[in-house]
Amino acid sequence: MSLSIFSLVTGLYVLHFSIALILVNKEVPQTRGMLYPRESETREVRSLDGIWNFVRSDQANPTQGVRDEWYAKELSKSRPTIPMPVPASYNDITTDNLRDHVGTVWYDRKFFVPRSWSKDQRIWLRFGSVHYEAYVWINGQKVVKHEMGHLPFEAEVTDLLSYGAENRITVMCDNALIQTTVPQGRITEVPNDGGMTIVQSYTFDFFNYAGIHRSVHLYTTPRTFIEEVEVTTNLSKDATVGEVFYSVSVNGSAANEADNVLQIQANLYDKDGILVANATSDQKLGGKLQVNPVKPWWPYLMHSEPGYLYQLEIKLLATNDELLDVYRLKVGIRTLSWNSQQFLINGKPVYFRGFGRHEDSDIRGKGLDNALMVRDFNLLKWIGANAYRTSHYPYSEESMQFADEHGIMIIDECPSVDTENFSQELLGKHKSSLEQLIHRDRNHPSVVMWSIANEPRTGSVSADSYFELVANFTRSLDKTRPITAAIAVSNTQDKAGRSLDIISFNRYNAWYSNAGRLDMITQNVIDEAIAWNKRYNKPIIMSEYGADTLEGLHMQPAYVWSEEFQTEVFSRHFKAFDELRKKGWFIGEFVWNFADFKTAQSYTRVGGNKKGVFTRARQPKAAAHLLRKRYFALGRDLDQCSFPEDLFTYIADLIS
Ligand code: GCB
Repeated sequence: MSLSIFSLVTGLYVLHFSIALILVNKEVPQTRGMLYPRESETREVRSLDGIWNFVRSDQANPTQGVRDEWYAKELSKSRPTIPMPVPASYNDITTDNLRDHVGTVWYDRKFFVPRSWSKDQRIWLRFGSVHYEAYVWINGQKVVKHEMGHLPFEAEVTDLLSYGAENRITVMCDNALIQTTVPQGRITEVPNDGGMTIVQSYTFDFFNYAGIHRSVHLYTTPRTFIEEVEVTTNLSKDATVGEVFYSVSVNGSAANEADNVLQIQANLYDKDGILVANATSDQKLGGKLQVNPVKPWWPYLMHSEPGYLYQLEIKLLATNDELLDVYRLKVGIRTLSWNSQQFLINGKPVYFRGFGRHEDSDIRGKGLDNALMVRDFNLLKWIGANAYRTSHYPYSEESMQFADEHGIMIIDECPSVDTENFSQELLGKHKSSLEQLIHRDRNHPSVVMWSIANEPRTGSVSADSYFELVANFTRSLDKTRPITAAIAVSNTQDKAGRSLDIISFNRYNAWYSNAGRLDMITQNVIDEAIAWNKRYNKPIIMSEYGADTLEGLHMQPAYVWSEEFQTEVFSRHFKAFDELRKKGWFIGEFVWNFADFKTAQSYTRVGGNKKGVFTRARQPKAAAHLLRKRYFALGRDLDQCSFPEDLFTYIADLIS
């Protein structure tokens, strides 16, 4: 582990002004390992979640803790600590203004490592995500630095731990966003009543929650272990035979011994635990499994058994058949294809009916919360959605697994939002965010598309080559999924669409333009979608539309912010979508947003962004009932699903 990484902490946040328009396609670091921590007969997993100790640095002195080596002993020896839950955003936990803290904060906790772990094993420390930048020490020794929220990172800690004894982990987290972070922000120093203060600003509207957002795990592997598994799948034309291609990489000394021929034994089990295919491969550490007959992975409401998953068991064997390591993962067998008109799954055209979302909730902020996740999936299924976009950053690995299980299609978005001031450094980070995302999510059948940005300033000259490089890089990592970006500039100005496979556009008719004018929605949406299709000859998605709606505010005739208005806005869009669907190339509608969410303070937001179909407490607004009828009607029309019994409320004998 390089120790110099820690010298990168500087006392100042440097404002970056981009003038570089000539962009070079440089290599980005390659992620290794990072398999989701799972127990098996060769692996143990231990959670470090719980209540940690927490200290906020002085805003004017963000690097003091590094200089004074707060990590060398318990944090409480340097500063008074407060309790802080992990995982959670730290912002909304206290009653003071920790919410708006800019810069570094510190966490630590103690934990035991059992004596038994000292024997012939390797120990790894893995974070599901820390936003935005993390520096980690174990027992005062530097372990790892990671930049980029919402993505996992890990490091080996075998030689840093005390076995059969107590250990200490210390994390410094920095939430500062500048012009070369993904996403971008600005740090400025401005006068306040007490002198000068540091202010963080950003152009996107969701609140910049920070902290240890997802679980922290310690896990063991054997000395020589399965480091990576990559899976792709295929189906025969008639969808009766499935193929699973797997490729494995191994880490450890046994992999390097010339006389030791490692083998992979791959077993595929169906949902009932019955072995349906197996293979043993050597040398290449990869191969193919054939499943006949196969149950393909289908999206929710597109099939009577959606989200069908097999279990792939990967066994690493030494020459003498000694079992070195076992790792299991779920696999969905499906194909994706696309052309200038359609997007198909298992050969069948898909019409997306979904949402833009946020990982956001009261108190927890962006912290992983299983109760919230399960509630959200129940609501998605209740409303008949078959997809969502992980706007505007990668969501938890647990939610990706859940989407696989429930057949919810994911447009998987990297953390690039409102990108402007394109620069060489930003390009490197942007590509790295996609590399990390694809590495993490490539095996999920639910991931059907990569979104390389939300509302970048694609009208600018440098956006042209910038997005060409980002899109080509993404394609070089995964050719099996199409690439999109949610674009907000007008189709005449846009310079990114030519590099995409599918065009997504965000537009707020009757809200940000022509506020209140319900009569100025339908034709505008139709005209704009046609214009995008004419310009690029690619499938088109409306990736955002909606209206802020205060739950309980009723006004007839409809008036902005009322429940009636949101319902009418949706209905006028539905009309446009149905016209567009007839054209063949319009492939999806995504409401903004699934639920109300917290934003930075501004006079355009009353307690946050209220464009949710559900409140922040996950209860339906009036428009949810309308949307539910539409999504199920589309499901019945396009995919022959049946209606839930309570979809229509009984009114009279003649009307149903
Ligand atoms: C957008 C952004 C989204 C915002 C939304 C709004 O275009 O993509 O992040 O939350 O508008 O409500 O302003």
